[in-house]
Amino acid sequence: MEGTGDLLNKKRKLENSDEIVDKCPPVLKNFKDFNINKVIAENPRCKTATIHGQIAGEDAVVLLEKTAFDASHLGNYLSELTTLNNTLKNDIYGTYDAFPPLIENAIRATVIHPATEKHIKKYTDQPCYVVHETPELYTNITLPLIISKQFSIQWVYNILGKKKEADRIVFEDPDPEQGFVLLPDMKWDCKDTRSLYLVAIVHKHEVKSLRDLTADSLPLLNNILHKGLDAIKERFGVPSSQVHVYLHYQPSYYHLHVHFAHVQCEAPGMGADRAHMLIDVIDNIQIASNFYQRKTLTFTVREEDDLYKKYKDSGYFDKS
Ligand code: G7M
Repeated sequence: MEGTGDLLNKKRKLENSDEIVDKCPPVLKNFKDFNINKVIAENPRCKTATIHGQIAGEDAVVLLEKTAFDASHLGNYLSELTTLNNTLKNDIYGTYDAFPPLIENAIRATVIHPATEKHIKKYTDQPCYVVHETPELYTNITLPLIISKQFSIQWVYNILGKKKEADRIVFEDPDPEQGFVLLPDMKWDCKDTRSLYLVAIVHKHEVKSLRDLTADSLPLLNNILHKGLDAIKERFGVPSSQVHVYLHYQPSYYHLHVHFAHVQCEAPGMGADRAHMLIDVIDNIQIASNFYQRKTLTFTVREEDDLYKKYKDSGYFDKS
């Protein structure tokens, strides 16, 4: 059986491998070759729909999202370029279906192709369950799963190795111990700073999540907090008082990363069952170096998550 060291060596080799990057499918020009299989998630409030289908016989997941209004373009909407179909008129009140010019009508599409079974599950709406993870449960259930997990984080290595998204990097500290790369999260279209959402990915490989952080991590965490906020202020003009800086537990990828989101942005995973403010994390570790090795951490799992299945098989949910 492979140990953690072997797995890390394998990951390092992947980071330096051009072969895998070149296997990326080509950029799409349209959805002509996308065959719809099923709508796997819908959120009317966020105005998103997620569709599972196939492209060239391979599974694909497409996330469609209506984009926010760009205030500087409102003149284009409110002009003769927008066709109006009246749907209601009562005294001074009127409603219309409005068809603005094509250029203002773009929706954002995120395409994952080829998508694995795990991607399809991850993006599918499903029931959720709460886990209170004690240190013992972490050691006996969560950690073995993380170590055996084959979920590819090639995209992380592509970013750290400057093979992908290099032109999007907002800031980098190249130090192998305390350094990180800060860049816009895939979910942010970089148009409106009120929905600012960036991610800092650490250069160091060994830190999987919040659970691994100790007093030794403080220089790294302080570095990310201060240099990340400075870079955001300089590039986007958003002061640190308007940025939430936090880690997810559980994260979706076990290579330490920190989220930076505008306070007005309803970023996913901001709930008390997932977001841990970096400033609080630093403070907790300063109080006790082994705080995150001792703490019971609460999170939500979804029915199709491997973690849910592991906890279910252990009988954890039988008690609730
Ligand atoms: O903490 P958690 O593991 O949930 O966050 C991972 C974050 O990485 C999410 O907010 C994703 O949107 C973001 N992300 C995922 N991928 C695959 C990419 C990517 O390829 N590029 C960028 N810039 N962000 C990504």
